[in-house]
Amino acid sequence: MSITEQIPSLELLQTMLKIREVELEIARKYPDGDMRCPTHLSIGQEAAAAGVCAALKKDDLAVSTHRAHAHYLAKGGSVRAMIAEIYGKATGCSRGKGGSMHLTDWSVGFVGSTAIVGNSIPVGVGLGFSLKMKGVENISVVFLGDGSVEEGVFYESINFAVVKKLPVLFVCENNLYSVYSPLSVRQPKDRRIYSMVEAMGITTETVDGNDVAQTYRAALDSVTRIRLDQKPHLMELSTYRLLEHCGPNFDNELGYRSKEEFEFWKNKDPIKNFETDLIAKGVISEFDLIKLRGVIKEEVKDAFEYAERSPYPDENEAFANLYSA
Ligand SMILES: Cc1ncc(C[n+]2csc(CCOP(=O)(O)OP(=O)(O)O)c2C)c(N)n1
Ligand SMILES: [Mg+2]
Repeated sequence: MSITEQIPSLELLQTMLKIREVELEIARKYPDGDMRCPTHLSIGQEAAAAGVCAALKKDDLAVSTHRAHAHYLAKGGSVRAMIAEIYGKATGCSRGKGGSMHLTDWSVGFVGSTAIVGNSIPVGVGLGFSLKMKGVENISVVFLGDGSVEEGVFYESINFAVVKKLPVLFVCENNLYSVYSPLSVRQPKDRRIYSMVEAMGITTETVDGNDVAQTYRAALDSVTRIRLDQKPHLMELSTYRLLEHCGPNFDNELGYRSKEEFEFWKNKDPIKNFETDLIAKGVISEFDLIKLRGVIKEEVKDAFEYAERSPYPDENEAFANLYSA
């Protein structure tokens, strides 16, 4: 096996388990009413964040969307600071002013996430521009959803990145939906996002985004190529969210997606399948997996306790660090 075919299996598993446990705990505690911001959970989509971020360096930069928990955590963001942020506490990563959709941690290269669909795409491209101007070998990663491909700024940003040859990796997590609207009512029949975008002069690929090993390998290839060639690239990752668009519940009773479709994707659970694979290959034993889950549960429990006992921001802080144009 060549060195590039080896994957950091345990790191990938640990990252996905951590994201899943954090979000399950958010879902469990959300009804208490202490998290007062909307939360968009990525349960079912963990492999995309884990696979891509494992291919990055700590000082590579990333931006994300309203569904940002997984990206923030996979990039190395602190669990304590994220949970405190969701609780609106002064110890949160945005000092309690941002909530779930506005996460940031420059110390791990996670520059930020925003609630406006498509809004962070040009920011990520601008970051790529700044990295290029500085002459460093870092790259900028833009996590986006299939819905943001319907925003004009997506095309402007891709065009600018192509023309200026920017070191930007666009990662489109295609989970088939924008809220309750499937792709079939939003984009022409048979359009494949990656092939449409390729026509703009950027290399693209499509990857099974629920297969963390495949996602990691593809991301490592893409990231290495971007560093070397100083050109942007787009990965379209097919995936599926298992909970409602926004909030802690299932919403299958609304009828916007079929039971068959849901079951198909539930069987493609990125964590369960990877665990089964790693146990079969002897990479981890069932015993060690249980221990690993236990350690992660403790870290998550600690983060919630930290958030709950942290103070709210001082009211004198209300207008600090706020900007408007
Ligand atoms: C400009 C804008 N239009 C509409 C919305 C409302 N909105 C919030 S999330 C969302 C869905 C976006 O879908 P997608 O980009 O595929 O991300 P997903 O929720 O599937 O992760 C929409 C339409 C918004 N926040 N911003
Ligand atoms: Mg979507």
